[in-house]
Amino acid sequence: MKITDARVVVTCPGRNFVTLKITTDDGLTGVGDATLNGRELAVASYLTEHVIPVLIGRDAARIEDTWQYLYKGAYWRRGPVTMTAIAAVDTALWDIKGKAAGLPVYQLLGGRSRDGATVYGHANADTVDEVLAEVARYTGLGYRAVRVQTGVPGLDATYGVGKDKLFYEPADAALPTETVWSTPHYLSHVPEVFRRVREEFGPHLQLLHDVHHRLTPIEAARLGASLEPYALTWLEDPVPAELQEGFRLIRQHTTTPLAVGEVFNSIWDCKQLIQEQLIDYVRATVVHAGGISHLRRIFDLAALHHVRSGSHGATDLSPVCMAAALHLDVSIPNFGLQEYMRHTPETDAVFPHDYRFADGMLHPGERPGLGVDIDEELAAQYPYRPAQLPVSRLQDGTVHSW
Ligand code: KDG
Ligand code: MG
Repeated sequence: MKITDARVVVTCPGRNFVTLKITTDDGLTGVGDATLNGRELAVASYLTEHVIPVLIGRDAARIEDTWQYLYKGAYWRRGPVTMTAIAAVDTALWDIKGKAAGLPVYQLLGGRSRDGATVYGHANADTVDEVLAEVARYTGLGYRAVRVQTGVPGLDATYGVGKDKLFYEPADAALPTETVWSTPHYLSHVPEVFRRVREEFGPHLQLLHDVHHRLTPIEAARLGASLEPYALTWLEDPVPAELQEGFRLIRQHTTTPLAVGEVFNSIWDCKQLIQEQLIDYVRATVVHAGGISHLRRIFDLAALHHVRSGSHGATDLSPVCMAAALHLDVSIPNFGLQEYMRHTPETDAVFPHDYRFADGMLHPGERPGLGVDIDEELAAQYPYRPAQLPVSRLQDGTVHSW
Protein backbone atom coordinates (compact mmCIF):
# COMPACT_ATOMS: atom_id res chain seq x y z
CA MET A 1 0.00 0.00 0.00
CA LYS A 2 2.23 2.78 -1.32
CA ILE A 3 1.58 6.50 -1.05
CA THR A 4 1.17 7.85 -4.58
CA ASP A 5 -0.07 11.38 -3.90
CA ALA A 6 -0.27 13.85 -1.04
CA ARG A 7 -1.54 17.41 -1.25
CA VAL A 8 -2.33 20.31 1.01
CA VAL A 9 -5.70 22.06 0.79
CA VAL A 10 -6.03 25.53 2.33
CA THR A 11 -9.59 26.80 2.63
CA CYS A 12 -11.46 29.51 4.53
CA PRO A 13 -15.16 28.62 4.99
CA GLY A 14 -15.50 31.35 7.66
CA ARG A 15 -12.03 30.67 9.07
CA ASN A 16 -8.81 29.17 7.72
CA PHE A 17 -8.16 25.43 7.71
CA VAL A 18 -5.20 23.46 6.35
CA THR A 19 -5.81 19.82 5.42
CA LEU A 20 -3.45 17.11 4.16
CA LYS A 21 -4.96 14.50 1.85
CA ILE A 22 -2.94 11.34 1.14
CA THR A 23 -3.77 8.83 -1.64
CA THR A 24 -2.43 5.26 -1.97
CA ASP A 25 -1.87 3.04 -5.01
CA ASP A 26 -4.95 0.99 -4.14
CA GLY A 27 -7.11 4.11 -4.32
CA LEU A 28 -7.60 4.76 -0.59
CA THR A 29 -7.46 8.32 0.72
CA GLY A 30 -6.87 9.68 4.20
CA VAL A 31 -7.16 13.18 5.66
CA GLY A 32 -5.26 14.95 8.44
CA ASP A 33 -5.85 18.38 9.99
CA ALA A 34 -2.80 20.71 9.76
CA THR A 35 -4.36 23.96 11.02
CA LEU A 36 -2.24 26.19 13.27
CA ASN A 37 -4.30 29.27 14.03
CA GLY A 38 -2.68 32.46 12.70
CA ARG A 39 0.32 30.52 11.29
CA GLU A 40 -1.51 28.36 8.73
CA LEU A 41 0.78 28.91 5.76
CA ALA A 42 3.92 27.99 7.73
CA VAL A 43 2.55 24.46 8.20
CA ALA A 44 1.26 24.29 4.61
CA SER A 45 4.73 25.19 3.35
CA TYR A 46 6.48 22.76 5.77
CA LEU A 47 4.30 19.96 4.42
CA THR A 48 4.56 20.89 0.74
CA GLU A 49 8.27 21.66 0.66
CA HIS A 50 9.72 19.21 3.16
CA VAL A 51 7.32 16.38 4.02
CA ILE A 52 5.33 15.45 0.90
CA PRO A 53 8.45 14.72 -1.20
CA VAL A 54 9.57 12.06 1.33
CA LEU A 55 6.08 10.54 1.64
CA ILE A 56 5.69 9.58 -2.02
CA GLY A 57 6.48 5.87 -2.44
CA ARG A 58 6.43 5.10 1.32
CA ASP A 59 4.30 2.24 2.71
CA ALA A 60 1.11 3.89 4.05
CA ALA A 61 0.67 1.06 6.55
CA ARG A 62 3.87 2.00 8.48
CA ILE A 63 2.37 4.66 10.75
CA GLU A 64 4.81 4.48 13.66
CA ASP A 65 7.85 4.20 11.40
CA THR A 66 6.72 7.25 9.40
CA TRP A 67 6.19 9.21 12.63
CA GLN A 68 9.70 8.38 13.86
CA TYR A 69 11.16 9.13 10.43
CA LEU A 70 9.60 12.60 10.31
CA TYR A 71 10.35 13.41 13.98
CA LYS A 72 13.90 12.11 14.27
CA GLY A 73 14.89 12.40 10.65
CA ALA A 74 14.32 16.16 10.46
CA TYR A 75 17.01 16.74 13.12
CA TRP A 76 14.95 19.78 14.31
CA ARG A 77 12.58 18.18 16.78
CA ARG A 78 9.32 19.48 18.29
CA GLY A 79 7.77 22.94 17.90
CA PRO A 80 4.19 23.71 16.85
CA VAL A 81 4.84 23.92 13.10
CA THR A 82 6.77 20.63 12.90
CA MET A 83 4.43 18.75 15.22
CA THR A 84 1.29 19.99 13.43
CA ALA A 85 2.75 18.81 10.12
CA ILE A 86 3.64 15.40 11.59
CA ALA A 87 0.15 15.23 13.13
CA ALA A 88 -1.46 15.71 9.73
CA VAL A 89 0.51 12.82 8.22
CA ASP A 90 -0.15 10.56 11.22
CA THR A 91 -3.89 11.31 11.24
CA ALA A 92 -4.23 10.69 7.50
CA LEU A 93 -2.40 7.35 7.81
CA TRP A 94 -4.69 6.20 10.66
CA ASP A 95 -7.65 7.15 8.43
CA ILE A 96 -6.21 5.02 5.62
CA LYS A 97 -5.47 2.10 7.96
CA GLY A 98 -9.06 2.15 9.19
CA LYS A 99 -10.40 2.16 5.64
CA ALA A 100 -8.02 -0.66 4.63
CA ALA A 101 -9.22 -2.73 7.61
CA GLY A 102 -12.89 -1.78 7.09
CA LEU A 103 -13.03 -0.58 10.72
CA PRO A 104 -13.54 2.76 12.49
CA VAL A 105 -10.22 3.93 13.94
CA TYR A 106 -11.38 3.52 17.55
CA GLN A 107 -11.57 -0.23 16.94
CA LEU A 108 -7.90 -0.23 15.92
CA LEU A 109 -7.08 1.61 19.16
CA GLY A 110 -8.50 -1.17 21.31
CA GLY A 111 -12.24 -0.62 20.94
CA ARG A 112 -14.67 1.34 23.05
CA SER A 113 -14.08 2.14 26.72
CA ARG A 114 -17.30 4.19 26.92
CA ASP A 115 -20.55 4.99 25.12
CA GLY A 116 -19.43 8.39 23.82
CA ALA A 117 -17.23 11.39 24.61
CA THR A 118 -18.85 13.76 27.12
CA VAL A 119 -18.33 17.31 25.83
CA TYR A 120 -18.46 20.78 27.27
CA GLY A 121 -19.97 23.81 25.58
CA HIS A 122 -19.14 27.51 25.86
CA ALA A 123 -21.34 30.01 27.67
CA ASN A 124 -19.96 33.45 26.76
CA ALA A 125 -21.50 36.83 27.52
CA ASP A 126 -20.59 40.34 28.54
CA THR A 127 -22.58 40.31 31.79
CA VAL A 128 -23.43 37.78 34.49
CA ASP A 129 -27.17 37.99 33.79
CA GLU A 130 -26.56 37.24 30.11
CA VAL A 131 -24.20 34.37 30.84
CA LEU A 132 -26.83 32.66 33.00
CA ALA A 133 -29.09 32.58 29.93
CA GLU A 134 -26.21 31.12 27.89
CA VAL A 135 -25.61 28.35 30.45
CA ALA A 136 -29.35 27.59 30.29
CA ARG A 137 -29.09 27.35 26.50
CA TYR A 138 -26.51 24.56 26.89
CA THR A 139 -28.32 22.64 29.60
CA GLY A 140 -31.41 22.87 27.37
CA LEU A 141 -29.42 21.25 24.56
CA GLY A 142 -28.47 18.36 26.87
CA TYR A 143 -24.93 19.39 27.81
CA ARG A 144 -23.61 18.08 31.13
CA ALA A 145 -20.62 20.43 31.25
CA VAL A 146 -20.30 24.14 30.42
CA ARG A 147 -17.33 26.51 30.31
CA VAL A 148 -18.33 29.94 31.63
CA GLN A 149 -16.62 33.18 30.49
CA THR A 150 -17.83 36.76 30.90
CA GLY A 151 -16.63 40.25 30.18
CA VAL A 152 -14.78 41.96 33.03
CA PRO A 153 -16.33 45.21 34.32
CA GLY A 154 -13.93 48.07 33.57
CA LEU A 155 -12.32 46.35 30.54
CA ASP A 156 -13.50 46.98 26.95
CA ALA A 157 -12.87 43.49 25.57
CA THR A 158 -11.84 40.16 27.06
CA TYR A 159 -10.06 37.44 25.07
CA GLY A 160 -12.09 34.25 25.02
CA VAL A 161 -15.50 35.95 25.28
CA GLY A 162 -16.95 35.57 21.81
CA LYS A 163 -19.64 37.71 20.22
CA ASP A 164 -21.17 34.69 18.47
CA LYS A 165 -23.17 32.08 20.31
CA LEU A 166 -22.22 28.33 20.28
CA PHE A 167 -18.73 29.20 18.96
CA TYR A 168 -16.24 32.04 18.99
CA GLU A 169 -13.54 33.18 16.63
CA PRO A 170 -10.46 34.68 18.28
CA ALA A 171 -8.40 35.32 15.09
CA ASP A 172 -10.21 38.52 14.23
CA ALA A 173 -8.02 40.59 11.84
CA ALA A 174 -5.27 40.32 9.23
CA LEU A 175 -2.92 42.10 11.64
CA PRO A 176 -3.25 41.53 15.41
CA THR A 177 -5.75 43.73 17.26
CA GLU A 178 -4.81 44.82 20.80
CA THR A 179 -6.80 44.56 24.01
CA VAL A 180 -6.15 45.86 27.54
CA TRP A 181 -5.99 43.55 30.57
CA SER A 182 -6.25 44.13 34.34
CA THR A 183 -5.66 41.24 36.74
CA PRO A 184 -7.16 43.04 39.80
CA HIS A 185 -10.41 43.72 37.89
CA TYR A 186 -10.55 40.08 36.76
CA LEU A 187 -9.78 38.48 40.13
CA SER A 188 -12.45 40.44 41.93
CA HIS A 189 -15.10 39.56 39.31
CA VAL A 190 -14.79 35.82 38.57
CA PRO A 191 -15.83 34.34 41.96
CA GLU A 192 -19.08 36.33 41.82
CA VAL A 193 -19.81 34.90 38.35
CA PHE A 194 -19.50 31.34 39.63
CA ARG A 195 -21.46 32.09 42.81
CA ARG A 196 -24.38 33.17 40.62
CA VAL A 197 -24.06 30.21 38.23
CA ARG A 198 -24.00 27.65 41.08
CA GLU A 199 -26.92 29.38 42.79
CA GLU A 200 -28.97 29.15 39.59
CA PHE A 201 -27.97 25.67 38.33
CA GLY A 202 -27.26 23.71 41.52
CA PRO A 203 -24.36 21.43 42.46
CA HIS A 204 -24.37 18.85 39.65
CA LEU A 205 -23.70 20.72 36.41
CA GLN A 206 -19.99 20.48 35.56
CA LEU A 207 -18.53 23.99 35.35
CA LEU A 208 -15.22 25.05 33.81
CA HIS A 209 -13.33 28.31 33.38
CA ASP A 210 -10.43 29.29 31.11
CA VAL A 211 -7.89 31.84 32.39
CA HIS A 212 -6.06 31.92 29.02
CA HIS A 213 -2.59 31.99 30.66
CA ARG A 214 -3.13 35.45 32.16
CA LEU A 215 -2.00 35.01 35.80
CA THR A 216 1.16 34.39 37.79
CA PRO A 217 1.27 31.22 39.93
CA ILE A 218 0.40 33.02 43.17
CA GLU A 219 -2.47 34.91 41.50
CA ALA A 220 -3.73 31.62 40.07
CA ALA A 221 -3.47 30.05 43.53
CA ARG A 222 -5.66 32.84 44.93
CA LEU A 223 -8.21 32.44 42.13
CA GLY A 224 -8.32 28.66 42.59
CA ALA A 225 -8.87 29.06 46.35
CA SER A 226 -11.61 31.65 45.84
CA LEU A 227 -13.43 29.30 43.42
CA GLU A 228 -13.34 26.24 45.70
CA PRO A 229 -16.89 26.77 47.07
CA TYR A 230 -18.22 26.48 43.48
CA ALA A 231 -16.55 23.08 42.79
CA LEU A 232 -15.26 23.64 39.26
CA THR A 233 -14.45 20.60 37.13
CA TRP A 234 -11.37 22.51 36.00
CA LEU A 235 -9.60 25.82 35.95
CA GLU A 236 -7.81 26.01 32.60
CA ASP A 237 -4.46 27.54 31.63
CA PRO A 238 -4.11 29.52 34.87
CA VAL A 239 -0.53 30.47 33.96
CA PRO A 240 1.67 30.06 30.87
CA ALA A 241 3.12 26.55 31.18
CA GLU A 242 6.70 26.80 29.96
CA LEU A 243 7.75 26.72 33.63
CA GLN A 244 6.27 23.37 34.59
CA GLU A 245 7.46 23.56 38.22
CA GLY A 246 5.50 26.85 38.55
CA PHE A 247 2.39 24.69 38.97
CA ARG A 248 3.71 23.44 42.32
CA LEU A 249 2.92 26.82 43.83
CA ILE A 250 -0.68 26.73 42.58
CA ARG A 251 -1.13 23.14 43.81
CA GLN A 252 0.11 23.99 47.33
CA HIS A 253 -2.74 26.47 47.77
CA THR A 254 -5.86 25.09 46.12
CA THR A 255 -7.88 21.94 45.48
CA THR A 256 -9.53 23.44 42.38
CA PRO A 257 -8.61 20.96 39.60
CA LEU A 258 -6.23 22.28 36.93
CA ALA A 259 -6.27 21.71 33.16
CA VAL A 260 -3.54 22.76 30.76
CA GLY A 261 -2.07 21.82 27.40
CA GLU A 262 -3.86 23.29 24.38
CA VAL A 263 -0.56 24.82 23.21
CA PHE A 264 1.53 21.73 24.00
CA ASN A 265 3.04 19.97 21.01
CA SER A 266 4.98 17.14 22.64
CA ILE A 267 5.10 14.84 25.65
CA TRP A 268 8.11 16.84 26.83
CA ASP A 269 5.85 19.88 27.40
CA CYS A 270 3.88 18.04 30.07
CA LYS A 271 6.19 15.30 31.38
CA GLN A 272 6.86 17.02 34.72
CA LEU A 273 3.30 18.32 35.06
CA ILE A 274 2.04 14.76 34.72
CA GLN A 275 4.71 12.91 36.68
CA GLU A 276 4.44 15.26 39.67
CA GLN A 277 0.63 15.19 39.45
CA LEU A 278 0.60 18.99 39.18
CA ILE A 279 -2.42 18.93 36.87
CA ASP A 280 -5.66 16.95 36.64
CA TYR A 281 -6.44 17.19 32.91
CA VAL A 282 -4.07 17.38 29.94
CA ARG A 283 -5.58 19.37 27.05
CA ALA A 284 -3.19 18.46 24.25
CA THR A 285 -4.94 17.55 21.03
CA VAL A 286 -4.39 15.51 17.88
CA VAL A 287 -3.56 18.33 15.46
CA HIS A 288 -0.97 20.17 17.56
CA ALA A 289 0.58 17.28 19.47
CA GLY A 290 1.90 15.01 16.75
CA GLY A 291 -1.27 13.18 15.78
CA ILE A 292 -3.12 10.18 17.16
CA SER A 293 0.09 8.20 17.78
CA HIS A 294 1.84 10.80 19.91
CA LEU A 295 -1.27 11.99 21.75
CA ARG A 296 -2.00 8.42 22.77
CA ARG A 297 1.53 8.27 24.20
CA ILE A 298 0.81 11.42 26.25
CA PHE A 299 -2.50 10.01 27.49
CA ASP A 300 -0.85 6.70 28.44
CA LEU A 301 1.73 8.55 30.56
CA ALA A 302 -1.09 10.61 32.06
CA ALA A 303 -3.06 7.47 32.97
CA LEU A 304 -0.20 6.26 35.16
CA HIS A 305 -0.41 9.47 37.19
CA HIS A 306 -4.19 9.88 37.60
CA VAL A 307 -4.33 12.63 34.98
CA ARG A 308 -7.25 12.55 32.55
CA SER A 309 -7.66 13.82 29.00
CA GLY A 310 -9.48 17.05 28.17
CA SER A 311 -8.63 17.69 24.53
CA HIS A 312 -8.79 21.14 23.01
CA GLY A 313 -11.66 21.43 20.54
CA ALA A 314 -12.04 25.08 19.55
CA THR A 315 -13.29 26.16 16.11
CA ASP A 316 -9.74 26.55 14.79
CA LEU A 317 -9.33 22.76 14.98
CA SER A 318 -11.07 21.39 11.90
CA PRO A 319 -13.72 18.64 11.86
CA VAL A 320 -10.89 16.31 10.77
CA CYS A 321 -9.15 16.91 14.12
CA MET A 322 -12.45 16.56 16.00
CA ALA A 323 -13.15 13.20 14.36
CA ALA A 324 -9.66 11.93 15.21
CA ALA A 325 -9.96 13.19 18.80
CA LEU A 326 -13.25 11.34 19.25
CA HIS A 327 -11.79 7.99 18.17
CA LEU A 328 -9.11 8.43 20.86
CA ASP A 329 -11.61 9.76 23.42
CA VAL A 330 -13.86 6.72 23.27
CA SER A 331 -10.98 4.24 23.39
CA ILE A 332 -8.56 5.45 26.09
CA PRO A 333 -9.09 4.41 29.74
CA ASN A 334 -8.46 7.89 31.22
CA PHE A 335 -10.80 10.11 29.21
CA GLY A 336 -12.00 13.19 31.09
CA LEU A 337 -13.90 15.63 28.87
CA GLN A 338 -13.79 16.78 25.24
CA GLU A 339 -14.11 20.44 24.33
CA TYR A 340 -16.77 21.02 21.66
CA MET A 341 -17.15 24.39 20.03
CA ARG A 342 -19.47 24.00 17.09
CA HIS A 343 -18.30 24.85 13.57
CA THR A 344 -20.23 27.07 11.19
CA PRO A 345 -22.56 25.39 8.63
CA GLU A 346 -20.06 26.44 5.89
CA THR A 347 -17.26 24.55 7.65
CA ASP A 348 -19.44 21.49 8.26
CA ALA A 349 -20.33 21.44 4.54
CA VAL A 350 -16.66 21.54 3.46
CA PHE A 351 -15.83 18.72 5.91
CA PRO A 352 -18.70 16.18 5.75
CA HIS A 353 -18.45 14.00 8.87
CA ASP A 354 -20.02 11.05 10.59
CA TYR A 355 -19.66 12.23 14.20
CA ARG A 356 -22.78 13.52 15.90
CA PHE A 357 -23.92 15.11 19.16
CA ALA A 358 -26.51 13.38 21.36
CA ASP A 359 -27.25 13.48 25.12
CA GLY A 360 -24.31 15.70 25.99
CA MET A 361 -21.86 13.45 24.16
CA LEU A 362 -20.17 13.28 20.77
CA HIS A 363 -20.12 9.93 18.99
CA PRO A 364 -17.45 9.20 16.34
CA GLY A 365 -19.70 7.07 14.11
CA GLU A 366 -19.06 3.64 12.61
CA ARG A 367 -17.66 4.44 9.17
CA PRO A 368 -14.28 2.83 8.36
CA GLY A 369 -11.40 5.21 9.09
CA LEU A 370 -12.09 8.52 10.80
CA GLY A 371 -15.49 9.12 9.18
CA VAL A 372 -14.63 12.58 7.87
CA ASP A 373 -13.59 13.96 4.47
CA ILE A 374 -12.95 17.22 2.67
CA ASP A 375 -15.09 18.37 -0.28
CA GLU A 376 -12.28 19.83 -2.35
CA GLU A 377 -14.55 21.50 -4.92
CA LEU A 378 -16.43 23.34 -2.19
CA ALA A 379 -13.18 24.12 -0.35
CA ALA A 380 -11.85 25.84 -3.49
CA GLN A 381 -14.69 28.35 -3.28
CA TYR A 382 -13.25 29.75 -0.01
CA PRO A 383 -9.77 31.21 -0.58
CA TYR A 384 -7.34 31.78 2.32
CA ARG A 385 -7.81 35.03 4.27
CA PRO A 386 -4.99 36.20 6.59
CA ALA A 387 -6.18 36.31 10.22
CA GLN A 388 -4.19 36.55 13.43
CA LEU A 389 -4.86 36.26 17.16
CA PRO A 390 -5.03 39.47 19.24
CA VAL A 391 -2.27 40.80 21.50
CA SER A 392 -3.00 41.77 25.10
CA ARG A 393 -1.38 44.68 27.00
CA LEU A 394 -1.55 45.73 30.64
CA GLN A 395 -3.05 49.14 31.39
CA ASP A 396 0.48 50.64 31.38
CA GLY A 397 1.15 49.31 27.88
CA THR A 398 3.25 46.24 28.76
CA VAL A 399 2.71 43.25 26.45
CA HIS A 400 0.88 40.65 28.55
CA SER A 401 0.49 36.90 28.33
CA TRP A 402 -2.83 35.27 27.69
O1 KDG B 1 -6.40 29.43 18.59
C1 KDG B 1 -6.57 29.69 19.94
C2 KDG B 1 -7.89 29.13 20.42
O2 KDG B 1 -8.06 27.81 20.01
C3 KDG B 1 -7.99 29.18 21.92
O3 KDG B 1 -7.91 30.48 22.38
C4 KDG B 1 -9.28 28.59 22.40
O4 KDG B 1 -8.53 28.74 24.68
C5 KDG B 1 -9.22 28.20 23.83
C6 KDG B 1 -10.05 27.08 24.23
O5 KDG B 1 -9.93 26.67 25.37
O6 KDG B 1 -10.81 26.60 23.41
MG1 MG C 1 -8.26 27.39 26.38
